Amino acid sequence: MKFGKLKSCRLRGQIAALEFENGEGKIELISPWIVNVFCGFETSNHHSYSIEEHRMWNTEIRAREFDGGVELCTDHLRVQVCDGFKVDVYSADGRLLCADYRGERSYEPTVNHADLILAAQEGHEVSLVDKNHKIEILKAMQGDECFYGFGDKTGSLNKRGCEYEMWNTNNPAPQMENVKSLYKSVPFFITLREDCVFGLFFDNHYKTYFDMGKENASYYYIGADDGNLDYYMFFGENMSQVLEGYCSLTGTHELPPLWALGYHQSRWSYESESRMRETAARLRMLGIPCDALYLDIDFMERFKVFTWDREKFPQPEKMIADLKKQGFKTVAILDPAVKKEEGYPVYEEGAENGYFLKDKNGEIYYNKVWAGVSAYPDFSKKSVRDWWGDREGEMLDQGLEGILMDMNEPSTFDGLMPLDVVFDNDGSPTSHKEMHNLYGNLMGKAVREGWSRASTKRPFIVTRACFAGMQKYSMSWTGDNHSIWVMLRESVAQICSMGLSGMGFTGADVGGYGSDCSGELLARWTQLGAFYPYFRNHSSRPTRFQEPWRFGEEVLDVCRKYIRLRYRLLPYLYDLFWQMERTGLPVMRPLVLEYERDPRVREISDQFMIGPSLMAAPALAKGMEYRAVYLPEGRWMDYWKETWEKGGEYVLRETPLDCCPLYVRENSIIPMYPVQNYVGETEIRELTLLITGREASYIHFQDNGEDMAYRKGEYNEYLFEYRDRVFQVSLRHGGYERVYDSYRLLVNGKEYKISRRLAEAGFACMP
Ligand code: MIG
Repeated sequence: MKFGKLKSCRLRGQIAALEFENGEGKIELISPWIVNVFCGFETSNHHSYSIEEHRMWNTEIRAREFDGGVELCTDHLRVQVCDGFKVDVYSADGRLLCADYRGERSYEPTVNHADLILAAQEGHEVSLVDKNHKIEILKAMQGDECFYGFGDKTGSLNKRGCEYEMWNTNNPAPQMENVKSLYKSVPFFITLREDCVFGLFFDNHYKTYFDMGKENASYYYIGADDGNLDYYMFFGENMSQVLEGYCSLTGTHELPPLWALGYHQSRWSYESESRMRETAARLRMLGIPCDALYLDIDFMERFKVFTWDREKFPQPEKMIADLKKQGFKTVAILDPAVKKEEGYPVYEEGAENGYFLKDKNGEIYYNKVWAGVSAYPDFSKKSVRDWWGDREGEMLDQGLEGILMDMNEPSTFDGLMPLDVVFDNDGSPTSHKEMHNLYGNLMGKAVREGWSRASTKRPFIVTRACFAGMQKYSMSWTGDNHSIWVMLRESVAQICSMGLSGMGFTGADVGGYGSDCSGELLARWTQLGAFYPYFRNHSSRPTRFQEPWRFGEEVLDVCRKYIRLRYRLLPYLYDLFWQMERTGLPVMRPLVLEYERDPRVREISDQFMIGPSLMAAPALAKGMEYRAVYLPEGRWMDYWKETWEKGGEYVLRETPLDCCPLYVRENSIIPMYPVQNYVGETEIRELTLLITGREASYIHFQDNGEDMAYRKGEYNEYLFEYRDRVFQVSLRHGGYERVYDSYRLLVNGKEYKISRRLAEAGFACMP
């Protein structure tokens, strides 16, 4: 990839067409803050499955030539394009933000081939493949970089020095911090430097490679096997603005139904109607709030998708309806692969209509999964997506209220799917090599579209595998973790990283999926999970049961306490989800997202924020009696003790088993509901507001929590203000008929109950 000298640059609107000695390229100034760098190795224009509507914001560009290149300026950026298609970006005031590396790649050669083979025989992971890639991007390391994002990766929050591959991988072994690829691929990261921040999205869905200063500390590296050189740089004044830029192109999560924010109880599997009913009854009897129960693969007849095992579930509709009366939604798993079996209509329809992936000879491609030999729907074809979505619609008609898409990497039990398997790609056939990372997204598109055709309710769709942009169709969970302490701890950075990659609606299996959980681990995990955007206890078939009641009274009490706290926080969480739909900003945030100018938070992976106002510092190790908590600038109220701490330093906080340290930022308002057994159990006529400090304002969203009416304006948006001891409510948007009758204010520890009228008129909170 040697472009040679820059010969000409023609600016047309916001696009600069560049001619080099050995090729062409272009720079698009998408907005005053967003730059795209493109060279069409594969297609002459963007070929994106992540950015489905290519947008541009009107931007005035000034261009000038300088010795060795051209400079394109927006109001905020100066983009210099030089020989060799090197691109350097400066701020308007001339600070270097990001520069292409000018040298060649160089890395220490590893030991010789024969030694590597020996090492491999002992079971070491060795790489014998050529490290060079068709597309290579090298950015100069300035020395002060921290890297965040990359979607679903384990390890610390800051990815400096790490190496990753983007290739969706089903890996149920404990996923330690050195794992290069997991179920999801999001080739987006945010670079935070002392005086600047920007994001980079490599819009290439082939297998891609990221080396963030591991092979050489002077540069960081992005590579791809194929596809185009096509990447976006998102600049901005802070991390939030950068992330919003990324989401403005790739999309945001839709507002979920309110019940989805409740507690979910799952297991592989509640494998019969009686087990489902038993679990439901136990939850209600013990007063553990819960909104959703899951059907894992055993609800199907011999793992055949879109069937029911009628022996174990003789009357699914009735069961689902009865559970619903008790306030439980039923969510079912949906795998993509279809069992090869004569007389099984799903298989026969698919085979007859050419709906399955084909091998290179044009025959249906088979591999094995749970159901045995199976075929894989070709979701790159619209007719297949429609077919699948209609089948899913039948599931919704039976009363199911959520779909959890599993095994969509796609998983195979009998060797990997060959790279030359053929995808129809709506009439422009292409290979698995190109489409692998997109399989989850395309399945998600089918399921999301099928949902809208079948139901007027908001979708609840969960995925295991995906690529950048999936947030438009589905939320996610982090797949098969383990009931081991290190994975409890890892989940914090993993979920925060997802949130910094546009996929803020996610969670890890609470209690851990594989391996056996213990009481202490479950207690700690439930008190952490209560703050995950997606809060689901789930465990694997061969492991110890881990519902909250399995480990005695003390653990049960701890779990119940935090699940109830979750229900009290529902309106706050819901407001954050509303914000996430509009901006892409995540619910669960690493401290660095809120305090990026504080160098002490940049490595913090064991504390996090829930929105701007709450901070959790969970106990993440066995037997932990105390932990250090870093409090950023300002003052913080210890939620449990209602005492104040000064920020800018560490405090030591005791962490008895029933305590996840929680802090409320000074000058905050946090809305709360009373505890309910499930969302909608009681009509909430009074809103509680936790108010700290002397001056705070807050926007609160309220609607029916169920359908799309809010898109037509059927919602209320309140402005709560607290200043000079006066609390006041005003309605910024009024479109939902129910309003609160009264408010309960908890102002710095003192309680006031006031009517709606008083709140609207302005109420003085006298001591
Ligand atoms: O590898 O459906 O991640 O949540 O319980 C087993 C059985 C296949 C993997 C999922 C897990 C689910 C399990 N599935």
